[in-house]
Amino acid sequence: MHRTETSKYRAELPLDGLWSFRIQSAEDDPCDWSGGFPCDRMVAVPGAFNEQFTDYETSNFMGIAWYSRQIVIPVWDDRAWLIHFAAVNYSARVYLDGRLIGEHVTGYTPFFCRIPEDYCPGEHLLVVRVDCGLSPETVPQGGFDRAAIPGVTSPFVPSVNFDFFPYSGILRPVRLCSLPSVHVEDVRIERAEQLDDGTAILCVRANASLSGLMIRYVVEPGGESVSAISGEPVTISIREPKIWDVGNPFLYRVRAELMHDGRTVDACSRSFGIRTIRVAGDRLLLNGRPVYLRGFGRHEDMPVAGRGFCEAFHVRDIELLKWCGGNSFRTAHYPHAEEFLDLADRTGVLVIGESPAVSMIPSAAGEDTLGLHIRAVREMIARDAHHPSIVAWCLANEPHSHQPESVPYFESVFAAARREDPTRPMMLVMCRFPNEKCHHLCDLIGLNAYPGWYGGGAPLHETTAYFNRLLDEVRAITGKPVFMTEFGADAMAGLHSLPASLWTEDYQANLLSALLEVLAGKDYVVGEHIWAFADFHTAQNHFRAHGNRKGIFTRDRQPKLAAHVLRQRWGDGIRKWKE
Ligand code: ADA
Repeated sequence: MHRTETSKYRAELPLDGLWSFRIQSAEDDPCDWSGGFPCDRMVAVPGAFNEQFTDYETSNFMGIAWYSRQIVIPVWDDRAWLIHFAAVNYSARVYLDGRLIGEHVTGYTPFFCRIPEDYCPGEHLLVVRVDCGLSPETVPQGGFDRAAIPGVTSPFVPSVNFDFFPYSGILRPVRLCSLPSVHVEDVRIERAEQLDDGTAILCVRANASLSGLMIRYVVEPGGESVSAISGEPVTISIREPKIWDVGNPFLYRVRAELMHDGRTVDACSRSFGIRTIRVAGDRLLLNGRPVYLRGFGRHEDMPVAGRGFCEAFHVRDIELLKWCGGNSFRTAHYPHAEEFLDLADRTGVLVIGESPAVSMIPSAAGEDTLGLHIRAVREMIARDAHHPSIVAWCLANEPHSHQPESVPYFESVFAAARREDPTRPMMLVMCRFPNEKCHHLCDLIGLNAYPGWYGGGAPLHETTAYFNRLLDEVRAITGKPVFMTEFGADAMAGLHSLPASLWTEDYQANLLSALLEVLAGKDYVVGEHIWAFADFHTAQNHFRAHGNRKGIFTRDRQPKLAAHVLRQRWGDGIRKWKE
């Protein structure tokens, strides 16, 4: 089941607002609060719970948290009722009046819980048990015995194996959805591309809750239509198509109308764009022309709401990207909200969609880890494949892909991802060259490196010489186009020095200018994403100054000096290639 655009047949009631909340402490253990619990405080949904309160325990909590609220199912016959959770981090069990109605594992993809038909209209108690704990088994992993695993050394509090705060809870909206009892379950855009003869094809497939029914697909604008049995793929040709492109996005919609007993019983739409994306030689080709990725790795991160959903940040972030002449984001380090991708579609911004598999250690994986990783990738692709803004999938960020165990592990992840989406380039973001073992699986080489920052402060010409060598080495090893996915330096907003030194805005701006100059000279480099778009919160650690300060913008989205440098350098985000 996927969320599709609403229609006159469907309704959604928001369940956001204040929910009862309680974290399960050691004294409560073991407990079953699925039928309700003694509530001691209220929490805002959507939003991470961590910063809504002032106590240390809740702020750093990675155990089991309980949420509840009353819901009202209206009198409305012949309907199916579902509860849509856009993201609950990390895993959720959902109970209605004490009965389990759904579960989900991994924190950034949606799930639906169907309300069983024997529930009467009226008030019911909805309880969500959220397990925020990470382990070697989970995706991402966590909870390692640090002494036992080589390479896992940083003493983060709370204990995580990655560099962003493990914000937890009900992060994105919750909705009560009403559908006709016989309904369309999802509308999957499998391909929407222009052909050599100038026409375009749309390959689409919708499933229905009852098999064997006819679905009529109608494309708008244009009105082309085709009918087929639900679940069967259809191809619709579109004459004189309008193309979706950077800075010039054109969106179509396809409406799937479900026919039953000679009448339409449900209809829902998906928007899509017609565009091609592929890697050819040393170029990433968008609609057949080379595109150079200028932009950032972006976190969903803000004060108080943490990783909570906030559309104002989506608008501001895309505005700022365009202000400094960028054309793209990577959704580091997990799938971002669907609404953010909708906005990218509508504003002509390119996106690299990243799975939640950050810093994975295959040698330490549990029995279920690979399966969970594959499931998270498939759920991400199923949710997002219709977005023309998504031009590549990143299947993991900085995995321990130098380990022999990583090869069979990532072969399985890539095979599953390519089955799910044969149309887009696939990549890993890597940082362990020359020892990387999985680059043969990638169409593009995502490279993270911090010359001039970690161990930095040396004269810039030494840093650029090293960067030059590193890039050429990675290219020589892989023979593939390189996408510089992370580079940068921490800068405390307002801190300046002459000569420039570490932690100042001046150093960050100078370093980035110098590194961008090196990248400009490399013909095999297809993109430059600076780390990071904005400052973001991390778990506590002596090498983080109350969070990661590599943002070009502050956490409240104001420019540092480097943002002005980029604005001059990048100029106009619509330019396609480097020159
Ligand atoms: C890694 C990681 C990022 C980031 C960066 C840093 O490369 O991918 O999450 O935080 O380190 O700032 O050190």
